[in-house]
Amino acid sequence: MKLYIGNKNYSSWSMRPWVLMKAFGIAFEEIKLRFDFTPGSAFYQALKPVSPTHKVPVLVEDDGFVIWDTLAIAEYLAEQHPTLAIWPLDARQRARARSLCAEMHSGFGQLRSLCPMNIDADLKAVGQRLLSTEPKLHEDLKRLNDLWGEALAASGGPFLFGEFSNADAYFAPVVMRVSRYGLPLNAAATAYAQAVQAQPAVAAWVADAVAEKDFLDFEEPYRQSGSPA
Ligand SMILES: N[C@@H](CCC(=O)N[C@@H](CS)C(=O)NCC(=O)O)C(=O)O
Repeated sequence: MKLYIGNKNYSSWSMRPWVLMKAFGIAFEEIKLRFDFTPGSAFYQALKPVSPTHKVPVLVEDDGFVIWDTLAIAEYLAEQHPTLAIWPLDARQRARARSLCAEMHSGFGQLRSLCPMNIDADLKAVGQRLLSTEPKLHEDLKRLNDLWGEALAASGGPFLFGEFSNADAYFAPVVMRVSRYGLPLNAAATAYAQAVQAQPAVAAWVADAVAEKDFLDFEEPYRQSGSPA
């Protein structure tokens, strides 16, 4: 299988299936495309023959069968590997994990738009400024703290449903955001964010992202060309 991804420093959607597949030992070939969203760019030329949405991530089977969109990729992998606990084994826990992922997929708009993922950057000063100027960011943070807190209290941790699952792969880019922007977390959420960052597949993506040093101005609203914020 081939997994098409974007820049590791910036591509939060790409991070999810990459981390999931690494964490569960599912072999794949990584094809990294440098972000360039101008019409006709090499990014789009590489994706157009592959995916109808021209977005990453895309998973392509050896026979050419294409699965696009992060959630569909996770579901496909779970079906292809029924012995792996990509979703929790208990039906209700599984439904809960899917609810969390779906909420992440379509929600947390303020956190996503105001705090784009930028693993290489220390944006704590920016985070402090956003906290004082963006009241709706607090709503997303409260929901995040509540959601993580409730799941961790029920499972006992260290991950949302005990063992690492797709729910944690889904929230790994969110952990990157709260850590880089220094956003406030309660004690349980802080411990969870540390556990996610220590998870080997997450740590491997972060190491690659930091080594990348391919800074794109359009992905850097708070600093230019990798300079300090
Ligand atoms: N909901 C999609 C979102 C994918 C997405 O927005 N990918 C971005 C990069 S992180 C992209 O490829 N953008 C290219 C474009 O917007 O043309 C998913 O889950 O896969």
